[in-house]
Amino acid sequence: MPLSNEKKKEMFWTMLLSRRLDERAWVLHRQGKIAFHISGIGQEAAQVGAVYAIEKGKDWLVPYYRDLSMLIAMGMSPTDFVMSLMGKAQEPSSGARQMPSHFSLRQANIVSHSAPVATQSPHASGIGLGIKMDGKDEVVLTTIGEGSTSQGEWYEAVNFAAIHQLPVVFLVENNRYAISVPQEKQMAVSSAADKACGLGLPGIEVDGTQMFEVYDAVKEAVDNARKGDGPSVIEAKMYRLTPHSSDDDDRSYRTREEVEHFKKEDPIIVMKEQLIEQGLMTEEEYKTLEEKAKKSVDDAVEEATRAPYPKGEEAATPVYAEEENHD
Ligand SMILES: Cc1ncc(C[n+]2csc(CCOP(=O)(O)OP(=O)(O)O)c2C)c(N)n1
Ligand SMILES: [Mg+2]
Repeated sequence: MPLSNEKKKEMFWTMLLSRRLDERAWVLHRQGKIAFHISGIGQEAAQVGAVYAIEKGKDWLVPYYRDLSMLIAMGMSPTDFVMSLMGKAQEPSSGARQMPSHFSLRQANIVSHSAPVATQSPHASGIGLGIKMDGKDEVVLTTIGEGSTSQGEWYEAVNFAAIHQLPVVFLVENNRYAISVPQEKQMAVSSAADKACGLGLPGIEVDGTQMFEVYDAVKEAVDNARKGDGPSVIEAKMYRLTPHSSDDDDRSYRTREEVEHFKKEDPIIVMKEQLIEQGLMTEEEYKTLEEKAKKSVDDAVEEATRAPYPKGEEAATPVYAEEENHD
């Protein structure tokens, strides 16, 4: 079923809210109020487009650290996110035991990744195997950066999913860099989707600034996976508009001209113009959304600032399962 106009507007709102939240995280870092931030700026269209293709609460999401907009789309509130940046006790991913952006949300079937890149891919295939063994019709969407598709874990996970025809969609968010290393130093092919043909599953490349194109590609892959037709690799091409993280200075490895060039392809601008051109949104409505996003981010920062930190003596308690939970 095609996306309704209401759904399309809701998706754009999710992109915009995530962007304004992400920008505030950079400010909080520079103000010395948080220790670390890793940004999804430039990747929102692909993330929101992809995550709208799975069924909330039924399917599984195994994301990576840049997927803030996916988490917002799946129900993580801006306050929850700021709490994780500030290491507050109530933050939902780990009660502040993990680094920020190691997202998980138990009620939404979102599974945290580990800090070593690509380890989430075998986890996703493992979940896919469990779904197949249980005869369920759930699907797993997992994400990764293009640089991390050079890791052995990614090949092993995709190979295993292809052999066993597991219901997994491997989305590669190709933002052209792995910290300072450009794509051409990570792979000899122009797209991570090309790696799929050697492993025996479909590989599809899409423009990651076009939210509805990403949605269509991921939806088809999800539908195929649900029918039992096996996994797919989808690469969405985009550009990382910020440095790698709050601790990176990208002036040492890319020119300002290059960054300025890609700012013209900022997915917020691309999608805003598209919605206005298609008559789905007016400039006035856009301004109202901007005001709403600012208020939502202001409120989140205020609420998270007031929230308590975890108690020192409880630091290890939720990290390990209690013995009675093992069986
Ligand atoms: C196994 C491993 N090696 C190195 C690192 C350090 N590291 C963290 S993020 C990153 C770059 C990953 O780039 P990419 O997969 O393209 O994702 P992006 O950050 O660009 O979204 C690296 C090398 C790590 N976390 N784990
Ligand atoms: Mg990358």
